[in-house]
Amino acid sequence: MKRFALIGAVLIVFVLAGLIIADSRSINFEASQGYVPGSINGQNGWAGTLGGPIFTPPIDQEVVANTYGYTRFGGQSWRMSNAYTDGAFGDWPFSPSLANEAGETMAQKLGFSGGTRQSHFEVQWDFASTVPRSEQPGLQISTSPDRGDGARMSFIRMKDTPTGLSIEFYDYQDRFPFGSLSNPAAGCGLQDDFVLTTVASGLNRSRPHTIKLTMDFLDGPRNDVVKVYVDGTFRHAGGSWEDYFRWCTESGGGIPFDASADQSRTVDSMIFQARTSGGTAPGTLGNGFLIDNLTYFSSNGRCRNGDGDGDFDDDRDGHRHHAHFHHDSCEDGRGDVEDDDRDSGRHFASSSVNSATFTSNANSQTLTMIGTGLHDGLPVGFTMVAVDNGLTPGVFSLILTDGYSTTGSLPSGSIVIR
Ligand SMILES: [Ca+2]
Ligand SMILES: [Ca+2]
Ligand SMILES: [Ca+2]
Repeated sequence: MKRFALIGAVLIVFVLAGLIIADSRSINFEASQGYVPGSINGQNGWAGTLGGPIFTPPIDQEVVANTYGYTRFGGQSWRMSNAYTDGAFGDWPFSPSLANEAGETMAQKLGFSGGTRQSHFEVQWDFASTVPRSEQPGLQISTSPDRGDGARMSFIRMKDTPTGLSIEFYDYQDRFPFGSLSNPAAGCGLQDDFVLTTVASGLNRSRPHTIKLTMDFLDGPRNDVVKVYVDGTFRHAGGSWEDYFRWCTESGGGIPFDASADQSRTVDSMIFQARTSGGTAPGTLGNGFLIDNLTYFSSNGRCRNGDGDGDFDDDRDGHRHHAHFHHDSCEDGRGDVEDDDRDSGRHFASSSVNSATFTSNANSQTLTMIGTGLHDGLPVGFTMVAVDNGLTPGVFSLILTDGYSTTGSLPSGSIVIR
């Protein structure tokens, strides 16, 4: 056991060193961070476009004392409603900028962001109703990763509905025919549009909920990966708004298409809005949503995940097994590992995963997971190694500290490591 613990510790250090966070912000709106009740304009770097003022009032937002009973919100939160809405960008509150922006290599920053460009942006926040016991009809607040001028690269909308709180996501989808340098208009045609996905609904109105958004910027069109998590659970994967900026010339260099200006955009902060297009609810004045525990960072690490499921034959004992594993580096849970020996009836299931390490070769991807679990009900340590060989079958191997081991390839199942 001791030897296993040591290997685990070494690997954990290796994993953390592999995902170097360029820089991060963690905002809890507390007095200890210097926040005072009232408009957030000018507090700790919150501002409108280019440091200009937030349009306040009439935008109904303020840092407030936590009189709402949400214990994890501490002494103060930030409140915002859609009693006032408009269609502008510069008016709305932008959170403080990261030192290092995130985006594609060619993404346009136009002086709104800077630092060393990163490929990954991640943001998480809590939100809760200021009126937990009843619906606030028409309440909606949206927020987007942004470089600081309203060139939003993704979109989340928080809403109150008769059946509880809901969360919506928009991405921009260029459908076939696809935009290209020789035919940019095909990326902004009648078949292409912003697409709404409801990622969660019916959420309990009387408690806070956590939203996490991860963005991986990959060079080239139609390949950015945006994932949405609600209360620690993965809900949806979609694209960014890259191809809106790339192909819809209204957004960039103007007409005609200009390949240097018509590019994706960088992000370094969050914009919070009550847009008229989402609906105005005058009755929410002085109420609305609370936002708290807002954290975001840019990095060059990206979300990695591995999934395997299927039957295999262990050639050493001739037994048929069923293997299963799951890990996603951007999920709060660390995943799980299972092995069923169908011939002997022995069963292993992980109870906790201590580390997960990805390694790459030219033709394969390997995921190593280390942790503890139960083998026929008795506690053991485990090491699982799964190899994704692309077009040829993947290989699953499991070693337990009680001396049990099994390995085999999965011709009928699948091992996908990305
Ligand atoms: Ca707080
Ligand atoms: Ca198209
Ligand atoms: Ca891209």
